Amino acid sequence: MPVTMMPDADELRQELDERGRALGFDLLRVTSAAQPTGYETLLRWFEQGYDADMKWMSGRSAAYAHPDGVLPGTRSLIVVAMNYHNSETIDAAAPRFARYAWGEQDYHSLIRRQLKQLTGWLNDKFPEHRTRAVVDTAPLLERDFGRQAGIGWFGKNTMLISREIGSWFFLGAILTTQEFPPDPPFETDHCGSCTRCLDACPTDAFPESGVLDSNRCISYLTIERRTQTIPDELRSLVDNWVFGCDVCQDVCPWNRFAPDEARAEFQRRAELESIGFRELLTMDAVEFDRIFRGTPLYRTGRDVLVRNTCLAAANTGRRDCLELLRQLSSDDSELVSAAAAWAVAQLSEEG
Ligand code: B12
Ligand code: SF4
Ligand code: SF4
Repeated sequence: MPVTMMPDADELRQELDERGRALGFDLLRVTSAAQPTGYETLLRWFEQGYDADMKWMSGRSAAYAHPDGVLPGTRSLIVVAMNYHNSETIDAAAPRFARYAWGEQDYHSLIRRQLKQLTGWLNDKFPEHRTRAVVDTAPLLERDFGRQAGIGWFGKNTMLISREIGSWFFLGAILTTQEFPPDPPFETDHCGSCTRCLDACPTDAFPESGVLDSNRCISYLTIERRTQTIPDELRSLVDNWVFGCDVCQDVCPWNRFAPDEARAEFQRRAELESIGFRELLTMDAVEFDRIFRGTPLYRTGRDVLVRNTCLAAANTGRRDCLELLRQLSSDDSELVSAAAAWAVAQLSEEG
């Protein structure tokens, strides 16, 4: 049997932290594999239908019970956070995109690439261990393990908030069969009596503090709801958001001093400045592909983005778009044609 020399735990941790920093992670913490504290909450959330039509989650509900559901034999999780905030000013009357989608690169591929570098280094140290790097898509409550690893607390807006960097960050994790000494969990709550996020949410998407009903969330409606129209009663509340929503983070006092030096890949693309209502409304699938392939916006496809833009144009009173909207009301996509017809009716009523 080959004898593997165990590196000194403190030295190993120091090297892990240094490598994490060099790869651009703002925070890196470690926790042990266990049932996530919010597992029962997650099951209730499914039962209440707050997952809307994102059934890819409840379809794997048993796997969420333990990180073993993602990597059998997991003993530790290395949880990382990467800031995406930068303080550029935007035209509030233009079609709005959530901050996380401003850059030219999809965060999934970027973070996964950086995590792979970290797992490569771990594999050299522990040739017999197994790892799995995850961002978003695995059946893992990332915020839960983030809190457990000491990154921050669950805000009333459900975001994981760090005292050091606020909440404008992505999470990712490496599951490993190697055991690492865990960091202490984050046990305190720093929301206090503040309710700004709950009060500011345009669609009233929080049935209670710390619980989000996706059916009403603009982020879900504009990005994840891709086979249906946006319900009638919510159409005007979506305002001018065409991809995601940042309201409950914009108002959070913990984001006032958030760092604003996100890496180059997350800086606002110049192209977004020149894309106004007219450019989006006249966009065909080829043009959509040319502009958004490889970016987070690619997720929705042309039809959903144009559907959202129809509503946003009506919500911002863009009567100069009426002719384009009339043409779109006979679009091949029913998502688009229904939204365009609604927008025409709204704008005509106003006139
Ligand atoms: C599905 C999903 C969504 C859904 C549902 C969001 C939600 N709040 O559940 C929709 C499409 C609406 C969405 C929107 C957004 N998302 Co999202 N989303 C996810 C995903 C894939 C799963 C989340 C999930 O499992 N939700 C189910 C609920 C029950 O779990 P949870 O909110 O994560 O965790 C809660 C429980 O553990 C609970 N809990 C635990 N114990 C207890 C005890 C009690 C008593 C209670 C009440 C609660 C409780 O509190 C936690 C926080 O609410 C994660 C990635 C991942 N795999 O985790 C990203 C993720 C949460 N999203 C992220 C982001 C960036 C966003 C948006 C900001 C994007 C945007 N700008 O449009 C918005 C924010 C909206 C919001 N306020 O949450 C980041 C969040 C980073 C952070 N700092 O928290 C994640 C982690 C993705 C990533 N890898 O970075 N998202
Ligand atoms: S992302 Fe927007 S719509 Fe969703 S909960 Fe936050 S403020 Fe409400
Ligand atoms: S806005 Fe206030 S209540 Fe909401 S998450 Fe931030 S601190 Fe907590």
